[in-house]
Amino acid sequence: MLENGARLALPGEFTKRAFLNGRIDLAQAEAVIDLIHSRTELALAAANEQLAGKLSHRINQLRDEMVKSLAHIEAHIDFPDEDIAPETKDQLASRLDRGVVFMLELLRTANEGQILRRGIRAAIIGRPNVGKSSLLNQLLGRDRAIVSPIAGTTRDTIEETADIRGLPVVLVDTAGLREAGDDIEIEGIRRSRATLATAELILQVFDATEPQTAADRSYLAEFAGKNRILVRNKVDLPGRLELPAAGTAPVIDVSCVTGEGLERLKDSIKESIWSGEIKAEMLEVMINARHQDALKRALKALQQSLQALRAGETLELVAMDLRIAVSAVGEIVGQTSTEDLLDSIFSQFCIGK
Ligand SMILES: Nc1nc2c(ncn2[C@@H]2O[C@H](COP(=O)(O)OP(=O)(O)OP(=O)(O)O)[C@@H](O)[C@H]2O)c(=O)[nH]1
Ligand SMILES: [Mg+2]
Repeated sequence: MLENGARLALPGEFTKRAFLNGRIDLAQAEAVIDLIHSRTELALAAANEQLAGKLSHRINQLRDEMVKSLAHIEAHIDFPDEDIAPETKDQLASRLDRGVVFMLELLRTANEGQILRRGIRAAIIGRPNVGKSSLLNQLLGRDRAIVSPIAGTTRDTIEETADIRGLPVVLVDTAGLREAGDDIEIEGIRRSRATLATAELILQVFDATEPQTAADRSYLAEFAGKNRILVRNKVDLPGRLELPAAGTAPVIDVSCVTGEGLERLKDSIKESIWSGEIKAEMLEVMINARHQDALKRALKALQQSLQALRAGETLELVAMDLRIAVSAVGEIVGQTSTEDLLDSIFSQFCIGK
């Protein structure tokens, strides 16, 4: 077929056409990307809400309110003889203020939105043979990594996404930390450390059957400042390793052989990423990084406009900042967009779609 002049669809072409035809707006088009990439049911539910237009609806309401205020102010600029009455000015100010409050509310969803879309990276670290790969397999629910009684089994980092209480958690199994035996292990340990630097959560695994070593103590101290959970593995065997109360880090006892303690560990992981309940209404609007950037600019401009209005500055000045705010909010749904912006969004698609 291709030889007859047909061609393959470009990435995002169908969705882009739907956007250009006005059938969906930009936030909805982005929801299609989120749908494709969503890795948990929860992430999928959030993407569906956005595709249904829940976010767009609120953004349009916000924008409409600001456009009304702008029209009002511009009318006064056009007829400078008519002074703006104090009560009208108060009304305008409180309308703009509602916009500020609303933007702040939306901005608070950015963090959760980021977690659901991108997931968080959790590094599994510890001395060789403590059961890091066993833990990865247990949390994934399948045998992904090789487990063996030989210390130094895992030599390269292994990344897999697990669905933990609805949250996508990118688990990274790492080579056991120790004085390396050979060049491959040196490189493996270097990668373990590089993983650690980018991880948002650390699962620091210990072997419950062995007394604490100097290495344990040094790793305990080394990662003290990180968001971490101390996992005491192999509690099916006798002998209990004493772990010092490590500040705020929870200590969870597990056995990767019997499965004991794993549900508690999952709760603890969820809790360390997302405190509190995951409520259905939270899924309705979860802004992404682009929305966050646009909203931050809009908020700043709106606050300046409000300040100018309250300080009795000229209405031209008030209108100027308000126009910036309207335009920035419009970027979210694609009311105001540039070709560069569209390219960067639609290039995130797979071919077609
Ligand atoms: N009894 C018992 N054995 C376990 C448990 N978890 C892991 N093991 C055993 O401990 C050994 C090491 O497990 P791995 O998961 O390969 O350990 P690792 O930390 O990934 O080791 P390296 O990759 O060498 O750093 C294997 O023989 C596992 O079967 C557990 O909870 N209980
Ligand atoms: Mg391993």
